[in-house]
Amino acid sequence: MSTLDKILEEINKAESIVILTHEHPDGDAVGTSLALYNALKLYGKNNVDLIIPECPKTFNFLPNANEIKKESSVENYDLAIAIDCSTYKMLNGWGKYFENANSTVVIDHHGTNTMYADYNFVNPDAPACAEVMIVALNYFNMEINKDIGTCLLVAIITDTGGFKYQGVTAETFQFVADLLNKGVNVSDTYRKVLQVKTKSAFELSRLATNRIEFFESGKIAYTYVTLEDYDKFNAIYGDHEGIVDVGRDIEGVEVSIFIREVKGKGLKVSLRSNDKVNVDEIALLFGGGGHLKAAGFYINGDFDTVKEKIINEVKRYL
Ligand SMILES: [Mn+2]
Repeated sequence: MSTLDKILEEINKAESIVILTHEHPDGDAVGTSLALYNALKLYGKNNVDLIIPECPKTFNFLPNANEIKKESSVENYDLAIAIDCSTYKMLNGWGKYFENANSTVVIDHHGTNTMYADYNFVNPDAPACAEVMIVALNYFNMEINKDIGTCLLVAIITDTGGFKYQGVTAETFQFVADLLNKGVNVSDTYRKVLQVKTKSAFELSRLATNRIEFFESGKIAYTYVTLEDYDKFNAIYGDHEGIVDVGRDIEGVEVSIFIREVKGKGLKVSLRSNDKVNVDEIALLFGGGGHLKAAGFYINGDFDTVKEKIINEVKRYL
């Protein structure tokens, strides 16, 4: 029996199912887990919860996003499914639902996945977890309708930067072609998740753009935002999206570093690279992870010390 056969058997057996994803969820995390949630309901599973404590408002338009829970009173689910989450630790405070479940499944696309579930379906070659999910749903013979397709498209669009990252394959376009045939509106979805910004996000980005500093003859770009900045513009979690890309997209920049303060968690460092540097390796040195060209980690300390530490490390990779 293949892993997917076993996962389907667990789904069929389960009276109650909880779907979880990583902390600070992005479009792939929300889109893929909501796609699974909707697919399981359509398949006839009535007792399914999707728990995402801090879901960015950008994704509120997705079908049944209003049913996403922040927490649950259920202690022991029959089955817990973690989506787009490479380590147990990244499930963060809601790992208890995973730990207490009778059976556990991971569906992911991170090469750094630690295979922490009973059944792990992981494909590091997929540029978005949504693509791994499409393979699974097709294998399960679960229907992908327009609503589910919209969730999956959001996931693919966000994790591929709008089809422009290197991980994009011919299969990505084949999957998206199938979604179009289901009636999914690509331009509308694209505009909603990648183009439209809140006023707060714009102000935060303008500030961070003004602060960009260059190091190593323009090969490193650095900027940051503080909690005070968030307060000043009434910005919320998610409003920083895209800031790290501003530095990366400047000619000559190899690595873009963006540091933001996260309430109660210290500093979150995001790294993006263009051609030469594998930022995943750098993030691993600090206990984080991600992908070759997009990675991150948390660190304690003040902005100046952390900035210097990271720039020194990035220099060694240039
Ligand atoms: Mn992902």
